[in-house]
Amino acid sequence: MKIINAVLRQQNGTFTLDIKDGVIAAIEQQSSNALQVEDAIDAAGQLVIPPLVEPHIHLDATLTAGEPEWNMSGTLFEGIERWSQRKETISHEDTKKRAHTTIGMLRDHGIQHVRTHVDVTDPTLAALKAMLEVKEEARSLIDLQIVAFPQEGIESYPNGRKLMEQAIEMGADVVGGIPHFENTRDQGVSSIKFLMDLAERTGCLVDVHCDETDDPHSRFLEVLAEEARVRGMGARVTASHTVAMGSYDNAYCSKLFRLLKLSGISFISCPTESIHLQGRFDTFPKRRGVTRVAELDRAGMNVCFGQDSIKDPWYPLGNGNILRVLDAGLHICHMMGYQDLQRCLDLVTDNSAKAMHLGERYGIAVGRPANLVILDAENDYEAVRRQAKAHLSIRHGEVIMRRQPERIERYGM
Ligand code: 17E
Ligand code: FE2
Repeated sequence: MKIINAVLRQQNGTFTLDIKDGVIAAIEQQSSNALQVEDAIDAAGQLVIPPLVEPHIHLDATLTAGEPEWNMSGTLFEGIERWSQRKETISHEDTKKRAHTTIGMLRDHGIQHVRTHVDVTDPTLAALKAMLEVKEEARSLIDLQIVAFPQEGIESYPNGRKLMEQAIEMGADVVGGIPHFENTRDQGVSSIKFLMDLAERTGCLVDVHCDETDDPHSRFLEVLAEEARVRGMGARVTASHTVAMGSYDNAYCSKLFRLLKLSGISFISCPTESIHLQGRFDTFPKRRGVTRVAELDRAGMNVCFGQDSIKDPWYPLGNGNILRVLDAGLHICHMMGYQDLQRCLDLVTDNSAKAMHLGERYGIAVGRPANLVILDAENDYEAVRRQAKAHLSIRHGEVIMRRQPERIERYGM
């Protein structure tokens, strides 16, 4: 298979990509901008990028909003309560069906790498068992990383530690946590030590829901970063949300940033989710409740965006389109300067792949898997301005999604 007239991010000219046996076999600069080759896929001067990435979603909870009740306060805590009610009725088939439907939505938006948190605070681990099957069944569409996520706490939930260990034994790829939800600060700290021990022992990655609260005293990020630094595990550790950082004062943050940088950990922000769930205990002025995305980025740290939810107890909207989250995130995080717009796709591609530790399994380069997406735009800036969509998605050299261009009929002048 050949892809002709491709534009690559941050590179001049147009390119031809040769795909053989599911791998990118060659990338060559074209002498002409408008090549015609029989049987080739014509990118027509649009961007060819590695697949979009969804680094933070809860596939076990998607498509359950309102079942049995809606989250009326819009807070994280009511979301957890509503989910706890729905959790009583989940079944193997129900979980699998909703996960596959959601994966279909992600596919439609050019996403091929997904990290899902799966609630393991359930003595039967029903959702995890279902998701391990989904991971295999969906291989032709996505690579799935499964996080053992203790939604109701590790220390505060009966047998929480045991359930985490069991989940990793059963095949979860990533160790999760929720220190800000544990009953006490001490339990928050001990939960992080426990989960870092578990990850170190098993060689798993780490992704902690960390300080997902406007409480400026929620300071578990420093504990996670220090544990990562001391153990030399930074490249394998991610802090999700960290929205309390939006409420920390600058004096503390200035000290914290030094440690974060030393630790080498990654950050995931879910800006649409956080703008909805946070700020709920404020009147006016009202906090944005989002972590310091631009500041982390400018300090040279790795930060990316995730969707978190699609129609679940925490967030009623969402449709699988990570570029919608990028659009909103750039607004919410004050990242619409020219430089930011020029490279904004980093936040939903390369940075997310780095957080997920994908290494050489990801990227447009000779010898890597032929997983790529043609976007309906010629550069990052235009992609976000025009709300472009993934036009074609290729996985291991096979087309897995083709979107027909929107057709507008115009009348009058
Ligand atoms: N669970 C949680 O603790 N936080 C979230 N944002 C979601 C689930 C979606
Ligand atoms: Fe989450």
